[in-house]
Amino acid sequence: MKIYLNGKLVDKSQAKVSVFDHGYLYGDGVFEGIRSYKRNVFKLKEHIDRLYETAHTMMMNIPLDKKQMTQAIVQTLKANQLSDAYIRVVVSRGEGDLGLDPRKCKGKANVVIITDKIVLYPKELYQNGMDIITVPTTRNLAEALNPQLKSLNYLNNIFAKIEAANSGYAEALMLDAQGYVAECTGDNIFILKNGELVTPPNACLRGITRNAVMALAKKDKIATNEKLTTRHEVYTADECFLTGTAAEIIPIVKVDGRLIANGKPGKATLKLIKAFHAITAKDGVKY
Ligand code: PXG
Repeated sequence: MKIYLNGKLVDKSQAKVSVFDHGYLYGDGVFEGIRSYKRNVFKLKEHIDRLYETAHTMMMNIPLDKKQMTQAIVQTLKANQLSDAYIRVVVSRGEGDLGLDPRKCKGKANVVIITDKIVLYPKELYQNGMDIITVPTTRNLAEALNPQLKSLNYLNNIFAKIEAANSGYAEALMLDAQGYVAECTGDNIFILKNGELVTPPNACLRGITRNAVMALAKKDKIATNEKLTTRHEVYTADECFLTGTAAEIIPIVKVDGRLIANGKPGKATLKLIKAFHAITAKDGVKY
């Protein structure tokens, strides 16, 4: 496996960065998780835009422009001869000293691109639907660490994942500090009620799969709405599913022990999954 590291393709065994990198010491960095389907990097422009937006807010300079980043991703995919892949782009602050001041990081940010595979949930969960649980850890406050930033600081989500796993669940439903539904640890949540597709606007990452699904729904004349959502509304939804680059679209059939409708993946959900898979190899950057 070849890894892109600061302009070079190196063997996995040689892909190393300093332990003084502030990405390692403090989680000071940004990342993206992207997928390619049949030699098409799905929504690559949107992923790159989000990466640079997070870096901008973090006042972190990415030593490549967006065009060079696109080329670096494509080059790594080609070097590994992957037609369907999971792509992880990581840009960390770079080597500094043992203090968190990023101005002390004199070197450049480290740019790493890994192209591999990812299996987030077992296949049968995509067919039968998944059972999730609300966890005690709430999603970060936007005033403290905005969930819209896809930074290397994922402890908030990791805590939630641990809490779900401790209770025997594959995924956690996270609420915001007010108790409204926010998202899951690496996925956005949708419910369908009386023909309207609803997803929370609060305390969540603006998922690229989330946006793609809303666009597909609009095309299919399904009303979409971003609004505050309570757990009661989730429990009493007609359908529920999660979206994410790694997860794609996965039906949810039970939440906190409450069956969603008849406990089977919903019709609209299955239709959206089909529509989604019809665009993944088309919409994006081909290589
Ligand atoms: N919310 C959070 C907190 C995420 O991290 C999403 C929503 C979905 O966004 P996209 O843009 O992918 O539709 C994410 C993305 C993993 C993993 O290993 C998770 C994500 C991406 C890549 C890998 O669990 N989450």
